[in-house]
Amino acid sequence: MNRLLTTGLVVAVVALTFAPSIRGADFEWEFEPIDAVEVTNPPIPNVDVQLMVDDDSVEGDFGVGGSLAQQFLWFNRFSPNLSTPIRLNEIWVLFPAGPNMTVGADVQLVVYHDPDGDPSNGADFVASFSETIQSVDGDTFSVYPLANPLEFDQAGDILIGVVNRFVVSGVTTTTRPAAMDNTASQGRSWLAVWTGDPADPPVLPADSIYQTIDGFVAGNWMIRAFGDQLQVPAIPAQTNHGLLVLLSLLALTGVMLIRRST
Ligand SMILES: [Ca+2]
Ligand SMILES: [Ca+2]
Repeated sequence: MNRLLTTGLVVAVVALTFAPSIRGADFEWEFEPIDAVEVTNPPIPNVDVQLMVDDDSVEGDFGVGGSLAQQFLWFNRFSPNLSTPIRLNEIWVLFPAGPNMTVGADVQLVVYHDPDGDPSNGADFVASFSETIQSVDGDTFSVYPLANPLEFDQAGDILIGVVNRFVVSGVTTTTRPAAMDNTASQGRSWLAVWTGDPADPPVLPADSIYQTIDGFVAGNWMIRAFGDQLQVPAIPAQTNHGLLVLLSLLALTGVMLIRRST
């Protein structure tokens, strides 16, 4: 195969892979591939509950190209084992380097519980947190300890996402705030866009664009959460002494009832 044909095929494959196909898109959605970066800072904590869908390496940035950026929500759908309650203590987000990405910029973290595990028909809002970007070096997660840890004790999925509140929709120029792992999509990373800015808090489903990001480019958002499995309170064991007292009381009551009835 000659070099020209090979190059043509590669270009075609890249074009197909990254061809925008987001329904209802009024914006120039943009994916910027980068050389894969291993993201190991900070190290993953050794805790019971580790919610993550990425593979530690980031391969691209997603956002709005062209001259008019837009606020939107990008979230991951997690399915932890909720047969025993869990408590989320931290949310992590990797923000890429790139145009208009600055430390200190406002972002909003949003958490939902989805009893039926299907984000397409909506989910129950749980909490939101106003935060700022901590790092844009591309290989350090911004780490957000939750002032009020979130407890989940009902079956279902947990959705955790970010809104780029620092963007003035229609004014801010090109911004790609969502870092992606593109190695192997888990099919759990969603894009939610409203006709205006997302409400505070954003209510799902979104009314403009609402789908997994795989229709545009297959991958996983670099959003994680960590926490603990909560122990179900144990029923106090009855001591032998307690049982003896209980049996004695029952026997005494029985004797009194028999005497009263004769
Ligand atoms: Ca990767
Ligand atoms: Ca649902």
